[in-house]
Amino acid sequence: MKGEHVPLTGLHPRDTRSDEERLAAAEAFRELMARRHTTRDFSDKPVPRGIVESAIRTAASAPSGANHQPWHFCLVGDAAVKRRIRAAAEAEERGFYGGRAGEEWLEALAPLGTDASKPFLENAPWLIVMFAERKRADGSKNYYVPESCGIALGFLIAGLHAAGLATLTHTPAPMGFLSEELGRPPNEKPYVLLVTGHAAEGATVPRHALEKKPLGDILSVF
Ligand code: IYR
Repeated sequence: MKGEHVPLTGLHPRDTRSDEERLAAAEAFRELMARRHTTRDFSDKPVPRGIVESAIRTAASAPSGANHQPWHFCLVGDAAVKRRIRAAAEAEERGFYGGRAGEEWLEALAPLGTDASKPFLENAPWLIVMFAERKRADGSKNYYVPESCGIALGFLIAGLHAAGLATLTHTPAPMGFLSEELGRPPNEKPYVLLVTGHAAEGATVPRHALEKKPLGDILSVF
C-alpha cells in the first residue's frame, strides 16, 4: 500500500531561476568541488564538533535504498581512541604494504607515495568512521547498501569541504578492528574511515592526484 504523500517543499519545482542562472550555479559548485583535494597533511588545530556534525547531517540527508539510511557514524576526537585506531590501522597497513597488496596494486599507489605510516590518524582533530548497516538491527533487509553509503560519503566530503576542512578517505584493510574499538554490532560493517581537520601549513598533494580525466573521456551523450 502506498504511504502518505506530502507536497514537495524543497527547491523544486518552484525554482524560478533561468537556465543561465542554473548553469552559473552548477559552475560555481563545480569550481568549489574542483578545489577539493585529498590531503594526508593535517594540522592538529581543533575544529568545533558542530561543524563536523553539520556535515554528518548533510550526509544523513542522502538518498538511500527504501530510505533505510543504512549507515552509522562514529565521530572520534578522543586522543586515546585515536591512538589505538592508529596503532591497529598501521599494523594492518604494514601487512598490506609488506606483501598482501601485491605488485600491481603497489605500483598503482606509487605516484601517491603512501606507506604504512598514518600519523594523521592521531594528528587530525576528528576521525569519522562510517559503518554500513548490512542488515537492520532486527535482522530485516537493507537495500543497495554500498551505493547508499557511497552517496552519503560523497555528501559528507562535500559538506566538510564547503566548511573549509580537508579530508582523507582512508580504508585500512581489513577494517574489522574498528567495529571492536568502537563497539559496533555485527550487522554493521566498517565502510570508511574519513579523516578531517584543517590542512597543515605547507600541505602537499601528489601531482598525479590533480589529473582528472577530461569530459570527453568519461562522457558519452546519446
Ligand atoms: N589502504 C592503504 C592503501 C591505499 C589504497 C588505495 I586504492 C589508495 O588510493 C590509497 C591507499 C592506505 O591507506 O595506505
